[in-house]
Amino acid sequence: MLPIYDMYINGEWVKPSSGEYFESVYPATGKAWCKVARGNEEDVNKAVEAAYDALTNPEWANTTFTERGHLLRKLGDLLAENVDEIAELETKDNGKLMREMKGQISYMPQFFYYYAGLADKIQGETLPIDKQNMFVYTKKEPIGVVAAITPWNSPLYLTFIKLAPALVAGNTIVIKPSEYTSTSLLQFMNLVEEAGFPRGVVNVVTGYGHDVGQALTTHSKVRRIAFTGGSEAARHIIRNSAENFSRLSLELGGKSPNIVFDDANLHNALMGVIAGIFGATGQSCVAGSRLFLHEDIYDEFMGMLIERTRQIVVGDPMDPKTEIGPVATEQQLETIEKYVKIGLEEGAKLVIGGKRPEHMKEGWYYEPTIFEHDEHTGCLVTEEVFGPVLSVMKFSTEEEIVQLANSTDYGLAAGIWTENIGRAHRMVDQIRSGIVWVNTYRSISPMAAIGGSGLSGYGREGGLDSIEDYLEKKTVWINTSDEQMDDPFIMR
Ligand code: TXE
Repeated sequence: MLPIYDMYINGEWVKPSSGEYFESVYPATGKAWCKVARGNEEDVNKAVEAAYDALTNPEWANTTFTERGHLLRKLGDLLAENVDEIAELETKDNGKLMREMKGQISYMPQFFYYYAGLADKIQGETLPIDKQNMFVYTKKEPIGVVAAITPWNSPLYLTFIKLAPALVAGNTIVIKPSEYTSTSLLQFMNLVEEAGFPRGVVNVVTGYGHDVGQALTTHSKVRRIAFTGGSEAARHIIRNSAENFSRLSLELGGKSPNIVFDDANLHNALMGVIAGIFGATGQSCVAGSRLFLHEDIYDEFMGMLIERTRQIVVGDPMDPKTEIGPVATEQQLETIEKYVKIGLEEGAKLVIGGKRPEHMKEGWYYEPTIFEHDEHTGCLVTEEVFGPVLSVMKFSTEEEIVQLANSTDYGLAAGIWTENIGRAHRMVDQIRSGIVWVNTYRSISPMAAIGGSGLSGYGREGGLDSIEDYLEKKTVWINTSDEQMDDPFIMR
């Protein structure tokens, strides 16, 4: 019998209205390891109603910002005590390396601590108004029910970056995790309960995008949708938000450039390039999937890159020596294979990889793969593959690289490798992307926002400003005069 995971609605573990469960499969073996409740519209309605009621429940509505900060801090502490168990569930669900997930989850309490620290710094303002006898000020209030829709690549990180600011602002939330990766969040709900959040404040409905996601994002009582995922689902969600006029943030994919100049520290650049495309088996929104090498170091760097890629250990994600684990879903593996096939037909030159590894018979593995391209064209260069597939191109001048780097409909992240500080700043100014890393790659912090433009979506998550996206500003006018009011037909 496989373990069964139910949903968490209104402070209780509930069975799905449909009575149905779907299997979650361990990508390293391709075999089901647990069953997860298949929610539907009825469950979404229950969860949103619970979240809506919780907004006015005095147990939550009357908490001060400071008290909410304490709750978040406690949640962070509890998470820190439960890292191993939660990291293992993430690995079972999406096949990412156990040591990577442990590292990531160990860092996650910082997100709760950061927003807890902001709790009592959320303030309105007094306005210098151009009218006599009027005192005007603003105050910040919760928006209402937040719907969070999350993907499978970093399930909890991409949940917490929404959950922490949403809660500290006083909202309530309904989370729909990816159908591939529900269990770590469900396990985490025990910690939410233990921390003392009142019932209905945090709810989880598991299931598929086209029913649970659809019902949640069109629900009339949802006021804010925070989405991380692919551009296709985002298009549905943008349309859905026309139903309820929800505020939206969309953190989507990318086709990020990693640019190595001839004056770069090549060893460090190599580490950044490998981290950018082979870390997390390339399944990262910020993957540095387009590598641009200056012509003067092209051959030398390619030699280093191929040698290190050849040494990469592909294998069991639970083994601490493994460097690349499986791809998270069978569908994603097929997508990668489709891209590689089309790339070859389009004339891209395969340097290494390009197939499933022979030594891993079970599971959804793919070899780290590198292509060279003469031109900045073709599907491998322009579309997000979301796997361990790197496209390499040559450039000669700053002018040329800016033009090439910006030749994409995405705009999420970029990496620049140079020892020339002036050049670094010139690149930062000219490259169109939400994040630019100079001499580093894939660095994250609760203090620094992520997000992009174009096909990478809009809105930012993390950092100081993102809390504003979970708050509504109220403007208050107080007439301080005792005078009698006369003409009601003029504006005051
Ligand atoms: O993601 P989906 P998929 C990119 C990556 C990948 C592609 C497709 O290129 O190959 O997207 O991946 C929910 N209404 N990224 O199909 O479908 C879904 O259930 C409401 C980039 O797995 O976008 C899940 O919870 N919700 C990325 C979430 O959306 C819907 C991470 C994400 O799934 C929905 C993942 C709908 N109509 C994929 N349809 C990143 N930014 O890191 C789906 N969902």
